[in-house]
Amino acid sequence: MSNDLVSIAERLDQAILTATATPQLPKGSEIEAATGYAVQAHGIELRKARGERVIGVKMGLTSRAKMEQVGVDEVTWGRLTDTMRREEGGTLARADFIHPRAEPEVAFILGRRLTGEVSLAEAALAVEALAPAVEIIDSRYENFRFALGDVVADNSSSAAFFLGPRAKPDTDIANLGIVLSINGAPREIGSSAAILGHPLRALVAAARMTARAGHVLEPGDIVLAGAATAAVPLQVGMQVEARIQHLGRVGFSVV
Ligand code: OOG
Ligand code: MG
Repeated sequence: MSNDLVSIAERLDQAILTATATPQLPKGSEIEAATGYAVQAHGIELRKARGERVIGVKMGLTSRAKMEQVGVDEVTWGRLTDTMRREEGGTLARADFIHPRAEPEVAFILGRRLTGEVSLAEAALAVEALAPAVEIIDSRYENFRFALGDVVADNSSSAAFFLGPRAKPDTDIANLGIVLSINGAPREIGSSAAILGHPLRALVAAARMTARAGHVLEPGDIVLAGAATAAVPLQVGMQVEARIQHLGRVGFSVV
C-alpha cells in the first residue's frame, strides 16, 4: 500500500484515539471503494497491534433511510472489535467520541463459518442466535461528511455497539417493528423489511463482500445487519433504548 494510503489509515486511527475529527480527504483525491477497504484493513492492523480482536462485522447503508441520511447509496461493511463492544444496560461516555449517533440494528450471532456466495437458506442455517443491538457510529470526518471510499476507509463509521439478549434463530425477522427511544419517547420507527427487503440479505451480503477482502465470518462472530432507520445524535443525559419486535430490547445511558 502506498505511503499516502498508510497515512490516511494513521490519520483516521489518531482521530479515534483522540476523539477529534479529521478533515475530509481533499476534493479530487477521493478514494475508490476498493482502496477504502485496503485502508480499513490497515487501520484494523493498527488496532490489533494494540491488542484488539476482531469479533465480527457491521453492514452499512443497507436501508434507504440510512443512504439518504448520509448521501451514499452503496452497501458497505466494517469490522467490529472487542473493545467496541459495550455492556448492555451500561453507559457510553460522550467524551470518548467525536459526534456519536445511535441506530437500532438486528444482530446475527453465527454458529458456523459463512463465506463467499451463499444462499439465503445457507445464511439462515449459519445463524445460532439473533439479538437486538444498537450501533454507535461516529464518522471520524468533520461534520459527518464523506463519500463512499472515505467512509469505507473509516471502518464504515463504526465506533461501538451494544448487544441485547439472544433470541431464537428461527424467529421470523422479515418484517419486525423497530423503535429507537430517547428518554422513553420514540424517536425513530422502522421495520426490518427496510433492510435490503429482508435482514438476512445483509448476512448474505456480509459473507460475499467480506470474502472479497479475504475476510471469513467465523462461528461466534457478530454481524450487524445495518440500521433500518436514521441514526440519532447523542448527548449527555440521554437514555437510549432500541426495541425490536420478537427480539427484545437493549439500552444504555450517555454520560
Ligand atoms: C455509515 C455507516 C452506516 C448503517 O447501519 O447503515 C451504518 C454512516 O452512516 O456513517 O452503519
Ligand atoms: Mg449501522
